[in-house]
Amino acid sequence: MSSPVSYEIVDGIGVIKIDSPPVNALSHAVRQGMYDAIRAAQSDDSDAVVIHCEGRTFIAGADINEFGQPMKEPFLPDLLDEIEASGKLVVASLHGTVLGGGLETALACHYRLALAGTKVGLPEVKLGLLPGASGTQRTPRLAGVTVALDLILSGTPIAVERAAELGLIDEIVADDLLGETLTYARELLADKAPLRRASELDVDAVAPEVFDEYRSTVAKRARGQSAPQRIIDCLEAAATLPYADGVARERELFMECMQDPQSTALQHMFFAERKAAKITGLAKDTARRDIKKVGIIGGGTMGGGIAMSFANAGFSVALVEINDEALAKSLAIIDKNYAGSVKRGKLGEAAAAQCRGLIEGATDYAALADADLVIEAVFEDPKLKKEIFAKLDKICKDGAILATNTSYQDVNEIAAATSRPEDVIGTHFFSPAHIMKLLEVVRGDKTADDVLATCMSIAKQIRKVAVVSGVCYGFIGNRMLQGYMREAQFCLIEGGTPESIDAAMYDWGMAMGPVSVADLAGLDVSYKARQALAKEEWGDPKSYRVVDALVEMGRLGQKSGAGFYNYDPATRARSSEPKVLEIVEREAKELGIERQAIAADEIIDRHIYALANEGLRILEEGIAQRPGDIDVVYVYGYGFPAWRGGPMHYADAIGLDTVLTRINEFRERFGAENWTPAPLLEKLVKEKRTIAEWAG
Ligand code: T1G
Ligand code: NAD
Repeated sequence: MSSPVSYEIVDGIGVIKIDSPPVNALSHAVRQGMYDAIRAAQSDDSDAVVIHCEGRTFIAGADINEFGQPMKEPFLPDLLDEIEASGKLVVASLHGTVLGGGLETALACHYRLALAGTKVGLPEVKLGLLPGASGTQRTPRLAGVTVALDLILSGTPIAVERAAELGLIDEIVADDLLGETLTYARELLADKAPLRRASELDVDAVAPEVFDEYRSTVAKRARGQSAPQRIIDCLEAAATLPYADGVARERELFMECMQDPQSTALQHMFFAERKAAKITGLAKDTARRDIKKVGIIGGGTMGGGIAMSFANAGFSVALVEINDEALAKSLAIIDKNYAGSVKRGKLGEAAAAQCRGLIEGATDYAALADADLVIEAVFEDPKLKKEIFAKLDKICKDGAILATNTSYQDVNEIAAATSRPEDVIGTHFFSPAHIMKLLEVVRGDKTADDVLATCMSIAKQIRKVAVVSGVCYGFIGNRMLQGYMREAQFCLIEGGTPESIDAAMYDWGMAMGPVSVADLAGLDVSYKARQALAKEEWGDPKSYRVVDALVEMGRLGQKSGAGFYNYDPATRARSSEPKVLEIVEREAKELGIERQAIAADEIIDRHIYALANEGLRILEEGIAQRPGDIDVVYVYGYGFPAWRGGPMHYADAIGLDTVLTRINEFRERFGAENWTPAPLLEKLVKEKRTIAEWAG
């Protein structure tokens, strides 16, 4: 097997070339090849050395696939020390996304030249790690402690133009990267430029309290996460210890991260997100339909955000509302959202105007006749949706994709309202649609492969993370949410309070507690959905009596300024409402329930195991392609902490036998209608296998 690293001397310059697709990750073979080359360069005729990568990017980091396996020599820190210690100038030749170990490699070189448009960053924190090859020690020596803290704690890549201002990049060129790097190396030689070793530079002085300030800020921003705190420890070491001692401290803390289940969970999420884009059984080269113009029907809470998502990605959008008044209201909300993005510096004035300019309002469906993709987002009324699809069937051109944003309805039945069910699909966005990254792509029984493949590609273009779901009530996310929300209401009526239940789940890591989520989504949404069902399908009264009482009092949640909590009309700040607890106690009494305090652990287990158990049913039924897809749905759509890896990964981490034992206990206490273990759970426990092993 040939090495992914080649070395040759070009006009007196030793060129180390790495060619290891897809992203030149620092696999063992790449490290070995670089090590041999830099050693060879020390004793050959070369005057200087250039490190350059083929393909779409310079090294994008350590090879994440190798994590969790015993690391093989040469270890990355040793390789980088070898590069920095080189007796000959070493110049890094950068392009693409220079990330993690890739940037650490560049910082070990004596000089760095980059192609314009390149991005550099240290995203290890997103994997529950920290830059473990002296990134926390070299970066502050080149760019200062606070710059290093911000760069490493955010994990967000920056443009090389900014990096140059910060002292991390020396030269930027427009094109001919390798040619320009060779010229630059010769100029440095001609100027007798010194072997500038970052490890030998001093760290700028910072006040000791700076680190504690970062610790408290990060404790709020990255609640529950351990890697960010360790990163601050590393930078404190850089500011207070000699380089070698700082590196030793970094190594210790890096190993702590590597052994931390949070990092295992975040690495799982890294690959799960990329795998979710792949559709089992669909060829990679499945045709895509050409999408230029998008039509949206219904410009309410969802339609407006969906229109912005497409306009922000450069698509022309026709937004159709029922009448002029509704249209004006919808466009006004869109204008307000763009103004807000400009005010928060998320979007430039010109860019906002350009995106807004791509959205055209209409009340006549004729505006959809030439659309390539139409997304329906009207009221959640199955009858109305079928009428609209029958209408679209007559108006839309051949080959147009007809999509519905329904949260629960049967996509097959909606498709059957047309003569072209193969062109019908579900595209379930999440609120607010121009912000939330998740998109459930619902594949109907007759949905054509190219329709599905097209929607998955479009999702990437509008910067969404797409997950394929089969057809069932509520698809993946909302179906699992029913058990989760049931338990929230059960815990409430049995003895909890909105505050205690929300606190338990929030402290555990959820972005928001379930009771607050109910207020955000609108208590009337589930109330109306229930009204559309037959009474015998309503489920246990404990799960809806309090909600119904609040809705009938006009307390619909945030949208009406009051629900389980009160909301300040200006700031939307949440406050408790004692009347709500009176209602809870009244309903409990009427249902003959003696209320008792519930421990946070139990609240957590009941919510999370309800998710995992329903997730296992969804996997058994093939509604979700793989467990990782379910984890992606919950992390990107429902505020599940990524550092816990999603409900399926979490169940495996806890141990399925523990989950089963607890569920059986809940069945005893709360009845089989609410708690029956998924057959797959019992099977895997019996076979002593994990969900991940089952999925293969
Ligand atoms: N290791 C292994 N595989 C990787 C990889 C990596 N670092 N980065 C990407 N891939 C694979 C990915 O799984 C996918 O494979 C393909 O490349 C394309 O990726 C010591 C310890 C580089 C910005 O965190 O952010 O260095 O699905 O679909 O949207 O301090 O990938 O095709 O089979 O994402 O164009 C730090 C992670 C590692 C960067 C490209 N580095 N990667 O995005 O394509 S930790 C990172 C990314 C570290 C040191 C520490 C992105 C990208 P497949 P893609 P993309
Ligand atoms: P909404 O009530 O805010 O908006 C619906 C809009 O549709 C209204 O503006 C209405 O004027 C318009 N409309 C109704 N009939 C129409 C017609 N015949 N032609 C054109 N426009 C018409 O509702 P929403 O919350 O935006 O929900 C829309 C859909 O998206 C529903 O199916 C819902 O289940 C789904 N959904 C909602 C959310 C959410 O959090 N609100 C999340 C995901 C999906």
